[in-house]
Amino acid sequence: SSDANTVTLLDYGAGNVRSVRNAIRHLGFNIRDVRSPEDILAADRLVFPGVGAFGSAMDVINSTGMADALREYIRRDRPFLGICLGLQLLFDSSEENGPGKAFSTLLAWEHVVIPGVVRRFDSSEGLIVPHIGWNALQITKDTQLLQGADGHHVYFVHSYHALPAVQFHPEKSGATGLSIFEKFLSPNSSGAKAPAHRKASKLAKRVIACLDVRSNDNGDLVVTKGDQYDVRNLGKPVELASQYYIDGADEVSFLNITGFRAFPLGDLPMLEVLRCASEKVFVPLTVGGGIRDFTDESGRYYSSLEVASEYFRSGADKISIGSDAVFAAEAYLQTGVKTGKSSLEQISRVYGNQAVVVSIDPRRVYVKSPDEVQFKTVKVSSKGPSGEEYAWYQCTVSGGRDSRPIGAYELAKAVEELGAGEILLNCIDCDGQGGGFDIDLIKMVSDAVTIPVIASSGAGAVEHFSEVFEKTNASAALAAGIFHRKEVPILAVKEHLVDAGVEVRML
Ligand code: 1PR
Repeated sequence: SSDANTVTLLDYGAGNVRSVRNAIRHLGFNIRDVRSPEDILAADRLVFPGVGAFGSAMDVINSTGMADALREYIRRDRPFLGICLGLQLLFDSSEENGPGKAFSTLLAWEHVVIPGVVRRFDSSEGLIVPHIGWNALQITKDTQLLQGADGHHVYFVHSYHALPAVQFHPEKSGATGLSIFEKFLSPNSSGAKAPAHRKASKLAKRVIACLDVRSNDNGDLVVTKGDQYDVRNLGKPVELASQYYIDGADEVSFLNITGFRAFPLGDLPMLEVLRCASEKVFVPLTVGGGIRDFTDESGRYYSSLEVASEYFRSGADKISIGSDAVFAAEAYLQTGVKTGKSSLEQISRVYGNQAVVVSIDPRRVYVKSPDEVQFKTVKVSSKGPSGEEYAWYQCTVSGGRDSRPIGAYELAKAVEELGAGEILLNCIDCDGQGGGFDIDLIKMVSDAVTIPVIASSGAGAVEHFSEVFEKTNASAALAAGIFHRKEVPILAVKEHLVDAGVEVRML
């Protein structure tokens, strides 16, 4: 069975394992999938990718007998790469899914491989949780695996942490991550090249390229770009996405902007776009549009969880929910009850909240005084058309078509409680205008939640990126038009941010 070019993969069927597969294949190796516990023991090299939530992953590996085989394999000191959750599962217990769950996993996992507990990051210490994004590696102990990677930024996404761990995702960490992976797969390969700069690292601010896609009359998906959500065509999604990866985008988002009309599982082109993009893009991919429960013409019911699962299987690392999250938040605020049934709650329970983004599409509504509305207002930096000094930000659904009785602030707080791991904060007034981000809105929301906020809508120059990071708590800035129209390259944005003293990942 020993074939130097084959690596065994333990895919327990949750989350996006396609990225790991793509990374392995990209490096020229073959994959043997674990189908039975014996396959684990027969492996020469075993990769255990970590995506999903602790509880559901644990249930699967226990019920299939994989847990015992895995423990035996590691006891034999065989080459093993546990990525993120794939490493956390080797510990005694985790705080994820509540203490009850942790206790039952503790009993099930009798002889733990690594003693210790996987703890949740404490957001009361001022941390933004989940920890999503790029940090530089600081290697304190010489390991062959991480040789040459000191000082390189790699991609982390987690709310729970165990030490020591390959807690980051090499399959999503660009060229640095691929070279770390390669060192595991063929131990004699050379390490990562020296980084451009090496200094103490905080979490790097992310620059995200967004592709709004829709079907054209031939049924092909095309990238479109709106002007206050009014759209026109721009190019092919997979080609653009891979170009943005090469250019240094820290993440790529696809928004299927007509997803609210049609059923996404009927939208095979979108799944195909994800499959193809994930073969070339080794940074996180997010997909949104049309994630909700659905009954098709024949009366067959699909849960939003099935829709999301299909997206993850096709190569998405995160899914993004727009309209359906607004309805869930409205219901939650009205009743005060978490039903657990909304798509947001279901998907984050199964895949972990770090995999669920909520996209907010608000429109600015000026008011003379905060007392005029029941929603949170801000004092605006520039006055409204009738001299108004305040505004609230009204949420919309269906691509801005329908306005809802809930503000962006209220929505953000509610979806955080319901299990969102990140907020993509658009602003219809600024979309495609190139006049800069809506700093008032982004500051209000990013100060109100402890999950990461992605600033979106309005980028038109490099200065807009430094402005949003200097004036707000945004963790990432997303832009579409400025990159599609090739006005400003991603590299120029990053160089400007470095000059402005903002940490970013450089290639
Ligand atoms: O409601 O769950 O089906 O999700 C629909 C998703 O599609 C939502 O995330 C919503 O934001 C998005 N969407 C719907 N209609 C449009 C449209 O443009 N007509 N696009 C649309 C949203 C906004 C940003 C855009 C930034 C940056 N696009 O993603 O990329 O504003 O643009 P800029 O840098 O050029 O200013 P559901």
